[in-house]
Amino acid sequence: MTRADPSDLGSYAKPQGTCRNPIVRKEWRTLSLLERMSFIAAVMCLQIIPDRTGKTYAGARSRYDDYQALHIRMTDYVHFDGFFLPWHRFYLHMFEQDLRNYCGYRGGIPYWDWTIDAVSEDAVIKSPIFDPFFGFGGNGPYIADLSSFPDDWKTIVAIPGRTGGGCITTGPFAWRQVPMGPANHTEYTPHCLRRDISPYLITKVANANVLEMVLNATDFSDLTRRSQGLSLSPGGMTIHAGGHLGVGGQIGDMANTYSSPGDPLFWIHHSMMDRVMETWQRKDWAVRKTDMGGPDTMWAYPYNYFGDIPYRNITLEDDLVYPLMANNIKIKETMDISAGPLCYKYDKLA
Ligand SMILES: *[C@@H]1O[C@H](CO)[C@@H](O)[C@H](O)[C@H]1NC(C)=O
Ligand SMILES: *[C@@H]1O[C@H](CO)[C@@H](O)[C@H](O)[C@H]1NC(C)=O
Ligand SMILES: *[C@@H]1O[C@H](CO)[C@@H](O)[C@H](O)[C@H]1NC(C)=O
Ligand SMILES: [Cu+2]
Repeated sequence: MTRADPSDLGSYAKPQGTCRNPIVRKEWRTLSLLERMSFIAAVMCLQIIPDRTGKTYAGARSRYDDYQALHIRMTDYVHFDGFFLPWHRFYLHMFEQDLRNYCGYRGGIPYWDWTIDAVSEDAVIKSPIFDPFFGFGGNGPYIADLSSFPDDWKTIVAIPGRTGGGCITTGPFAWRQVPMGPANHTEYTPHCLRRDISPYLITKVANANVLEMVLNATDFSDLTRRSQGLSLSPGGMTIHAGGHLGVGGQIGDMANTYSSPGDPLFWIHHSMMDRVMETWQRKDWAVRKTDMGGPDTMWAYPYNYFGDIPYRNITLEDDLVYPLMANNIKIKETMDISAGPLCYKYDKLA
């Protein structure tokens, strides 16, 4: 497995000692308006303070971009395999530490419980997460014909019910030039932030029933598969695809497996994904605090949609490929969020 340069993410200092005051992650709409604005402000703060990885990744021009670059570089190792949940757990933890340490943010990364919105298409459209003043802004204008856009900007399957495709025009990130992507490169290619919301897809695959199906997983390997989807077609999509493709549609930044952290909605979606892992673990903590599995290789069984690929199942002793920092972290260090180095919790389980 290719290792990225350990200096890539700069100076992550692993919190030491016991966990006394866990950071609390709350659902977006339970935050006060002031708390919502302070999260947005902290994200914008990371977008204007200097990068640490620009020497490695030409497109990284801010501390925020370091994270987008890291995700782009790591995508082929941490999606559609077993690393998916623990890797993103640690990735969010590092981002949360930066929001707090560089930008004075006091809270945890909020989560977007899509099941609250997924009750109807109208509820999705009116969701407070898309609020122009106290949220992340809304959709892009509808572009019916996407044939003039490059292929690697678009999802490989057509997204049913897409309603946008243009550059977002409302909210705090309407001005934003996303520095890298869309897709698998870290060159500096500034572009507007696009959304292509599919209220239909969100109601269909990010609803309470699908979440219950995911939480019914019998072991970790099954959990990670049910979270990421049962197949690549819309019929097999589940919660992870629901947040990404429900917001990003066919051509929005959120829809891109590589460059999706370019849309700040990424963080509250993945905070919810992590809450799902935590909820599942706590249903049978004695067993699940140490249950690990899933292939070490992208697109290997049970994600072998493109044919069989050799693999082994990952274990607690595997290194987390690769958080990009000097201290190696093993998967076993990501299993308990209520202990060091993670030390956070969710206000309530799903
Ligand atoms: C993504 O980009 C990296 C770096 O250029 C390359 O090594 C890798 O093969 C690409 N992934 C895919 C699936 O094309
Ligand atoms: C989850 O499991 C419970 C208990 O076996 C079952 O009653 C329920 O139908 C399952 N839910 C879904 C959505 O599969
Ligand atoms: C990986 O684990 C799954 C069960 O979680 C099992 O079905 C599969 O055979 C294992 N694969 C290998 C290569 O050991
Ligand atoms: Cu990801």
